[in-house]
Amino acid sequence: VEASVPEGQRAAWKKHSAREFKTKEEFENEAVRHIETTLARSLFNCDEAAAYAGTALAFRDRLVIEWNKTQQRQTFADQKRVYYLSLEFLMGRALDNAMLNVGLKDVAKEGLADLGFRMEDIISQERDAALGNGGLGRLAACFLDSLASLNYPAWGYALRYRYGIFKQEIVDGYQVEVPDYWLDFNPWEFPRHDVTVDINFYGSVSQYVDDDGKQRTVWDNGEIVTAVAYDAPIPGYGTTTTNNLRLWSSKASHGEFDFTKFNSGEYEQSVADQQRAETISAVLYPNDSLERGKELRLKQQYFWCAASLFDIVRRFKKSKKPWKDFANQVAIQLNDTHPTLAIPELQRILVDLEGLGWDEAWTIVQATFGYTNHTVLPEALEKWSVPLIQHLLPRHLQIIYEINSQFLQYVEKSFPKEKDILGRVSIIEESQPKMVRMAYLAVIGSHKVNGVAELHSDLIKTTIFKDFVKIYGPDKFTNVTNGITPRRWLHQANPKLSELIASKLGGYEYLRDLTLLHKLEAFVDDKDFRKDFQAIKYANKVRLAQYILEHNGVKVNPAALFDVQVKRIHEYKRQQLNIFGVIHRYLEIKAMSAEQKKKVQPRVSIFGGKAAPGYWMAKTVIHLVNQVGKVINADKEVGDLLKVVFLEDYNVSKAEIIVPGSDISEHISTAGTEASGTSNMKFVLNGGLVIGTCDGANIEITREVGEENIFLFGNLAEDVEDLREAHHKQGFELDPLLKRVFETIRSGTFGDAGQFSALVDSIVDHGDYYLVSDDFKSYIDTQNLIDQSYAKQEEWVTKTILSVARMGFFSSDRCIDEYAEMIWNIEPLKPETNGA
Ligand code: 475
Repeated sequence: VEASVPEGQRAAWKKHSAREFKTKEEFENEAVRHIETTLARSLFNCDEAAAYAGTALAFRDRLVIEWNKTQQRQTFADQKRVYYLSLEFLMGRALDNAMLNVGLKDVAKEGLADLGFRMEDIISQERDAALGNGGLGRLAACFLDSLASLNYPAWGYALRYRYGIFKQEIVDGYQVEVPDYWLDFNPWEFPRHDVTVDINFYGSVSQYVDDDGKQRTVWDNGEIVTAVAYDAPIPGYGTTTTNNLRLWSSKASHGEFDFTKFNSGEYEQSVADQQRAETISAVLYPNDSLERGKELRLKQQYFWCAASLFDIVRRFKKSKKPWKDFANQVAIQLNDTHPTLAIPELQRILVDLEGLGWDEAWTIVQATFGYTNHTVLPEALEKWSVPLIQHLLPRHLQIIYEINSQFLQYVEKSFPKEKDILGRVSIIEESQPKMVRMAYLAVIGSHKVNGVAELHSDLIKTTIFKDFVKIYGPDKFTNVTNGITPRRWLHQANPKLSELIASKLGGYEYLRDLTLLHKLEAFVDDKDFRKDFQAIKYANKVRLAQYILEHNGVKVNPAALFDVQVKRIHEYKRQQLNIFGVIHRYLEIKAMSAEQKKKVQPRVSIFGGKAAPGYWMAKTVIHLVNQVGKVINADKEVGDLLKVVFLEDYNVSKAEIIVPGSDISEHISTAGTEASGTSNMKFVLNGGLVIGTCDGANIEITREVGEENIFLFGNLAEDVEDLREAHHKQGFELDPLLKRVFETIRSGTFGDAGQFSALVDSIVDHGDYYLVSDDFKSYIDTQNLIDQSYAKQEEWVTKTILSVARMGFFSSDRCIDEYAEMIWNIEPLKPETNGA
């Protein structure tokens, strides 16, 4: 359908085209207009929520204007686009980010003051968009910011969950999950009721011969659910490029089927069908690094992949280019294996619907996809049962079997003497029931596979994908070390530090090229700079202390050393090591004389993070932290020397307060288990130091900042397997200090010991899989070293300044340029060119 306005009418159109506000006056005008008309409020009933809404709508208008232009420009330029398929985008709040990225936060701040509001209060009205679990989802959000900031033509695709990750409440020390209904006011999304895709499930497969005498396959007669697009603008920093994040929402299709039901009086059934359809995009699965094999999860994955691919193919077909150009126009990145069904789906579209030959189609598929792996934990690797896929997606199962058969033939030819290899690399695991190994399908269907930090990328080549390196050669496997956006994680979260850096570097250009931070090293001995730097850290700690007082009712001393561990609660991340260390510290203090106590470095141990609702061990850790905090915080003999708090409902907006307020943060996974970690980067960038194991990106952070500026401890990844084996064969001697900690827990110091027995037993009786005991001594020694180091404040400040100066490598802009060059082969499209 031709929808554009005829030439003759375009002048009138352009005269009235929407304009962007620039000044404080214009901002106030827009905000008040929205409050009075869009929201139907007045100056007599404008609360902070309404002021937020008015401000957000004013900025939304601005974003939309550039968004439209960007989309027109990208369509016109018709160059290669990248599509980032991620089941999770942990976006957090949008207003502050929008104001900073378009460079009008100060204007809005003054405008809001004129209207009677404080900027901080308005910003905090917004609910987080929490469509993710943890690192993987937040990485996707940082990547969107970098893609737009670097002017790459890029779209994100995900699901529009009605409920994001649950809200965590702590009740009597236990985690309670509360639903996160976040959509009652979301000014950032645009429903596109005209952009829909009908998605088929179940049904049957049949063959026929087409007019050209070709054998064709059709899949139909199943249940149809409609995908409706909801779009959100993603503004770049310091550029007008505004990309699109498209979220699919499910609803019942209104085909003939429904009407038959209505007409035959099956009203109830028809409404039930509708609810069943809407269930698909209802809720984000709250498991981080664990796959549970639920049918609804598989339905979500297919629904999202099929809608996104239909959309991508529809856009490609508009260009009227031949199919052989597809992979020159389209790059699709798979964020973990969750979107792996996109591989057989594209093959199905090309072969069944578009009539391409199998091999021709498969070449296109492989050239289109790239796959990012985020974990080597066996329990996180996705497998779906063959009977389930057979039932839900019968045609896709056929295609997966065909892909597998051709792949295995190739392997057999290449390695005729190796009998076992076929069973090892087959996409189908010969178990009962048979399972489809999604990671293998993702490797086979992509032209590049990457890990997310150097150690991790090496590990996948020697463990889970070892055989595939042999089959395809090492070049198919690569590394892109993770990064973070300095816009949100420095400029937005820590405006004072950002301003101080800008004052030394001659402006904010470093936010677009983070390697410029290295120039800060020249100021490391500058007295005024050091004083300012230290004062900013202190102010951020005061802000965090206020937050703790407000939310936990615990008064902490901002001059104490703030020790933070915030991330998903998981045994491999070893929050248990941290809390056992805290108990050890408590016992040490209790045994001290008044004289000895004077020499103790006061500390605040801060924990935060969600446990998956069914993960009992993780929930036990939360309970223990809270019980320990209750006892220690009330102990008069300890006072300010040690405080322990668990911050409820850790999320992106809370991280923006917590991260700048830390002196030391803990990244203490069993070596070889944490693929990268990204909060480690956030803390160091904000002038905090790290205590960590030689794992994930900690290793590269050490390389960049220097080993004198990080506190590493513990066993190395290469020794973990041997230690585990030794535990099983010979048993092991519990570390004596840890033994004393366990005795204290068993004695009931922190409440009924039975509640914590699973945690203690997993170490004492069940082989200590995560090597808590093996690393305990080294952990305690390193914590003591940190106390001594912190006491020498001048040295400490030097370490933190040098570290900040050396963090340039960890910008997600660097990641995106690496992906663009090595994997996607795409170029930026600058707004100046093509002036649309
Ligand atoms: C790694 N989430 C971090 C980060 O690369 C790494 C898994 C299954 C279902 C839902 N969510 C998940 C993850 O696996 C995840 O967040 N992985 C993390 O990805 C970004 O920095 O080390 O654990």
